Parts: sequence; structure tokens; C-alpha cells
Amino acid sequence: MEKTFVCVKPDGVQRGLIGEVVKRFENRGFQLCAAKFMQVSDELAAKHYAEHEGKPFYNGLISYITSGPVFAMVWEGDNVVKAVRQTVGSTNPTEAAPGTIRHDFAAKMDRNLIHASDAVSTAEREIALWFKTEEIVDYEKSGTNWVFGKNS
Ligand code: FUP
Repeated sequence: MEKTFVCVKPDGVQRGLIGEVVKRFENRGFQLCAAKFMQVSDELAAKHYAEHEGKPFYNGLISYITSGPVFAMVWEGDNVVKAVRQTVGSTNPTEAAPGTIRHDFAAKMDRNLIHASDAVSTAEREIALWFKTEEIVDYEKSGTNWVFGKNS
């Protein structure tokens, strides 16, 4: 099944929002496949945000993501990339829809709490960057059919 990469950024960790984020994805029925609490190195930050290198906000972005520990995760499910982005909300919290994580807990783009992969190809790249293959746990989650079952 499809997988995506999600990371509670340093502001989310410091504000005690790890549980809130995990709860929202559990509530939707997605399956947690991997998680780790870690300090992001400058090297990992640069690889993760390589597409933004040279932009005016790049240096600040690297300082932000390395400013404290993060909680990195892999989630699995049908259309999980799109669904997780929907729950996360727009990059700018003042444009995020009510009910999304960024709307409900953030106020500006420089402190938008959470990262989630924006496409299946991005998810594959980010999961490989942040996790070793053996850190991804493959298991049967009970009740999966009640979330992802088909009627035909
Ligand atoms: P997202 O995928 O929603 O995290 O957004 P992007 O990949 O476009 O941007 C990554 C991060 O860069 C955002 F979380 C916030 C930051 N950013 C800025 O600070 N200024 C910008 O103009 C664009 C992005």
C-alpha cells in the first residue's frame, strides 16, 4: 500500500503536539509503519530541502528544522499521500482550511509545525532519506478492512 513521510517539526515537538498529530492520522485509520525522535543534522536538512536551495527563505528553513528535535514518521494507507496533505493543510497556516493541523495549531509559515510529502515520488525519496529499510515495520493492522475495504 502507499506510504508517506511525515515529520513533526521542532515547534510542534516543543509545543507538545506530537500526540495530537499522531492521533489525527490514527483517527483516519492510517497505519504507522515507522517513527523516530531525532535531532536533524545540517546534512540531512540540506538533502531534505534541496529543492529550496538558493531561495531567500532557505537558510532560515535549515535553521528552523535543525533548531530542536523532530518526530519523523512513515504512514501507510490507500491514497495516504493526498489524505495526509489534506489533514496537514496549506503551507501557509493562514490559508489552511479550518480543521487542518496547520489551521488549528499554527499561525505563520515560518512555524508551520509539520512536514508531509507532497507526492508519491517525493514520499519515496523522503522515506529513503530519513529511514533505513529495516526501520520500516511491515505488519497487519487489525480493522484495516473497516477503513480501506471495497464494496465490490
Ligand atoms: P510544504 O510541502 O507544505 O511543507 O511546503 P514547501 O515544500 O513548499 O515548503 C517547505 C517549507 O519552506 C515550508 F514548510 C515553509 C517554508 N517556506 C517558507 O518559509 N517560505 C516560502 O515562501 C515557502 C516555503
